[in-house]
Amino acid sequence: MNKNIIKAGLTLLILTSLLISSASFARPNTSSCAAGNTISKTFSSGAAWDLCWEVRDEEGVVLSDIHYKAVGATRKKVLGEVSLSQIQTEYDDGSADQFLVTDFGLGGNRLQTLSPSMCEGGQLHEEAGRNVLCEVTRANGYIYRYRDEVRRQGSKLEILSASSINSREFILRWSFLENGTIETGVGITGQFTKTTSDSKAGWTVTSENKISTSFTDHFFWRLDFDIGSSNDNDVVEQIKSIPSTDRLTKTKQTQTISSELAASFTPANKKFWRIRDQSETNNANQPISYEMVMLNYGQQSKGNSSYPWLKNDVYITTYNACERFAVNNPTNSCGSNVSEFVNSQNTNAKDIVVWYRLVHHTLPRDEDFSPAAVQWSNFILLPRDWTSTNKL
Ligand SMILES: [Ca+2]
Ligand SMILES: [Ca+2]
Ligand SMILES: [Ca+2]
Repeated sequence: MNKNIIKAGLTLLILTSLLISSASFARPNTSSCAAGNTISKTFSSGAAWDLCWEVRDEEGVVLSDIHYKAVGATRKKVLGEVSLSQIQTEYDDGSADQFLVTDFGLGGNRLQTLSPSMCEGGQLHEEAGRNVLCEVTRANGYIYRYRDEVRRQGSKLEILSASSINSREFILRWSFLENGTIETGVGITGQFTKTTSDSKAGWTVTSENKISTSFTDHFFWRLDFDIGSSNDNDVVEQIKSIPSTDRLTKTKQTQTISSELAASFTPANKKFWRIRDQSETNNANQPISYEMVMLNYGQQSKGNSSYPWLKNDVYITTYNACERFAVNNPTNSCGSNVSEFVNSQNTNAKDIVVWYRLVHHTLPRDEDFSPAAVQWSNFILLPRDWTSTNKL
C-alpha cells in the first residue's frame, strides 16, 4: 500500500479518536492560565492555595484550577472552575423576573473599577486596563483552641470583585482559608429602586415616601469539582444523619449517587453531599473529598412553581461543555436550564459538576435608603479527610 495512503489513514484515525474523546464530556485537565492571571498564596505555616482568574461578560470573575496544599502534604486540585452561573430575581409583586447574568452580565462595563481603599493591604489586579479584582490576605481568627496552651489563629486569602446592574451592586467574594476551607458568597448592596403600590409586596420607606418592592434572588453557583490528579473519576456521596423516632439517636446513612440528581438540603436529617476522588486517599487511606455546607438555609425557598430549576437546591451533573448558565443556557446543542441538564447520565467516577442554588429574600428597611447595607449569601466547601490529621 502507498505510504501516503497509510499516513492519511492514520491521521484520519487520530482525528476521529480526538473527536470521540472531546465528545465524552471530560473537561481538559491541562488548561493554561493567561499570563498575569495566576494568584497564589503560601501562608507562614506552609499551607498554600493557587488558582487562575478570568473575567467573562456574563459571569464576571470566574476562578479556575484551584489547588490546595495542606501543611506537609502535596498540592492537590480541588476545583476545575467556579462561577456564578445565573442570578434570577423574582419580585414579590409579580412583575417580570430578571435573569441578571445572561440579560445584563456581571462583566464588561458592569464590573466596577476598584480603588485601593476597597483593597487595603492587598493587591489590585487589572483587566483591560482597569483594576477589577482585589487579592488580600486577612487574619481569620481562631482555627482552633483547646484550653489556653493549645491555640492557633489563622489567615485567609480573599478575592473580591463588584458588579453593578440596574443600580444594584453584587460583591463576589471567595475566601480560601489556611486550613483548606473555601467560603464563597455574593453580597447584595447598592440602591433598591423598584417601587410598588401594594404594601404587602414591599416595605414602606418613610424617608422616600414610597413602598420599596421586596424581592427574591436565586444565586446559581456552578462548581466544577475536579478532585485530585484526575478530573473524570470523581464520586458523589449523599450523607444523612437520620434521627430515630424519639430523636434520641441519629443513624448515619451514606449513598453513592450513581446518576444525575436534583435534590434539596434537609436540615432535619442533616443531608449533605461530598465529592471525593475514586482512588486518591489521605495517609490514613481515607478518600480525599470536599463537602458542601449551606449557611443560609433560613432564606431557602423554592420560588415560582412553574420553573423546574427553582424546585431544588442542588443539581449534580456530569461535565458538559455547553452547560454554562443554570437558566437561559444557549440551546443549540444543550438543555436550556439545570433541570434539563439532569438527564440520567452516569455520575459514578465521572467529571462532576455541582449546581448550587442559594436563595435570599430582601424585605427592604428604612436603613437601606440609601445605599442598602450589604446582605451576604454564603456557603462553605469543607475538606473532609483531605489530610489524615489536623496539620495546623
Ligand atoms: Ca478526581
Ligand atoms: Ca446530563
Ligand atoms: Ca469536574
